[in-house]
Amino acid sequence: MTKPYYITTAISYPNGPPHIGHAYEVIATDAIARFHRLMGRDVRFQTGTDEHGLKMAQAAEKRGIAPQQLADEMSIQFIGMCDKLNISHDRFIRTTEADHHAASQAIWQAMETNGDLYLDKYEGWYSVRDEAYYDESELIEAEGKGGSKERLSPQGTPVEWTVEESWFFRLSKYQEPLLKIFRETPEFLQPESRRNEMIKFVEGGLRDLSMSRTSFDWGVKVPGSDKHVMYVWIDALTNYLTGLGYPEQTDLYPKFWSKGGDIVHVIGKDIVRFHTVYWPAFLMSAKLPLPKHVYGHGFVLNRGVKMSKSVGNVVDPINLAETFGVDQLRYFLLSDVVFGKDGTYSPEMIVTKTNADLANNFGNLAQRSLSMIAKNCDGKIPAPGTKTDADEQLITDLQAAFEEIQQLMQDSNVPIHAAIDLIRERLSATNQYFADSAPWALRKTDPERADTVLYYTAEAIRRLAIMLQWVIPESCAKMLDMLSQQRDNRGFAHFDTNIQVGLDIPAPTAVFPRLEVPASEGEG
Ligand code: ME8
Repeated sequence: MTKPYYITTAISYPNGPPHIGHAYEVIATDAIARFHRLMGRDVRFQTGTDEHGLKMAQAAEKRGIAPQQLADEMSIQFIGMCDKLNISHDRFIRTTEADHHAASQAIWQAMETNGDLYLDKYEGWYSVRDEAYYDESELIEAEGKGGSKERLSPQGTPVEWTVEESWFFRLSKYQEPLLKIFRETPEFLQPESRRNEMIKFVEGGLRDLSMSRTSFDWGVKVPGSDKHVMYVWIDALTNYLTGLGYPEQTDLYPKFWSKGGDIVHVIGKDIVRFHTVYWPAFLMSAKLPLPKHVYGHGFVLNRGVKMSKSVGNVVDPINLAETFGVDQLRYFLLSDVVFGKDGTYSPEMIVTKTNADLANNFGNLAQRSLSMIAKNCDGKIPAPGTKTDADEQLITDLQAAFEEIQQLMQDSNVPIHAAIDLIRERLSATNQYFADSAPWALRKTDPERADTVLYYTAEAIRRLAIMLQWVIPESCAKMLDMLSQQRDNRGFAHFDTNIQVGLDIPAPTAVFPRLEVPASEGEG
């Protein structure tokens, strides 16, 4: 039996509304979660919002409202985004929830009991924007306003010298254990380039980590040390445990975490250090199992430019989904962005890609072949006659692609784009088969052969729809409805069951509208 599979996104800062980067991460994670469910695995999928910390407190102050109010207002938008994008999460976690305070305090106490936390003073270069302290050696120099030199964090954010009493975590103690993980289990962090970066970082030496703040109180209280609130990353990372009921031994926590399930974190490249250095060190300290994979995906750029409020190119993903369609947006982001690398998008790119692959390729094939069945076969799947080499090839190639996709999706670098490419190739090949066989012409000359071609085309469409469900779930559900496939016959286990002869199918409806670039979005 395969192990239970727990997959999470990062939890987003709800200090503003969601952007396309948030949408990309949740869509990619949803696709992976759906893939494993289709394989028949017991999957749990969690996403949510990271509501504590200075960044939230400051954003609320700017608007003259309480941080809780800001969190309430914005997290609704993140939940709304998930609903809109057809995200299949099992829990949307908010770190201001009571169970999360309890879980954060429990992991803190476990680390303290194991002698890894101590009270001291902290002085250092702190970036409010990154909520992180940096080493002097990590800072970069940039030209500030008026030509003066300015010191910035490696992420390019402003830093200030800060002194405060703080709890510390003995991160230094975990340097060697962490290096051992990176070296011995390459699948722990992918892609490879990010693993190399982290090895370099850890080899450079790890300093003990400041774990609490006294300068503000918007966070989880340190147990027994009331003036301190936990550094937001401790509470943020612990969300992955909270969502399973930790520290209580309910059914979820042992199943998905402590008893050897596969644990997978999908995150963006900017927070790899937190997930692959700090988080495993906290877990080792608390004597808890570590995640199996951390995937550090790339960034999605708007026409090649990084999104920022000051450039004014931040895009509302809900708007995009409404303009182009949810599945169109999902398909574009998953097939065009190489998972692990940065990608870019523009309205033209979404329109071109989805018209070519979905409307012209998949949609057209289904429309033409199924309407022939409706018209010429009395709306019933016809019985195939003698199987030719072309029929055989069509089905064996689909089978081979299906097996290859399963291999790819279980690779530690999850090449989602490559898996979709294989499906796209099969779509084109099926179209070619249909065009070459020309069943409309055979109707008069060789009706048995026409029926055979329609049968194998319908079977190929069924297989293609099963294979693409994790990418474009709603459209594939429509396709499978048009083939009268029962809901519980749509998992990968049913891939090679073959469509039933004589099955009544409804007249087809268009699944993928042809898109146009909205006038206001065009270039220039
Ligand atoms: O980092 N393209 O929250 P966040 C793709 N709260 N992904 C992007 C992106 C872009 N343009 N911009 C951001 C945080 N992301 C923390 C996480 S987890 C315990 C705490 C990704 O709202 C980013 O890399 O800034 C991260 O994985 C996620 O969106 C949330 O980012």
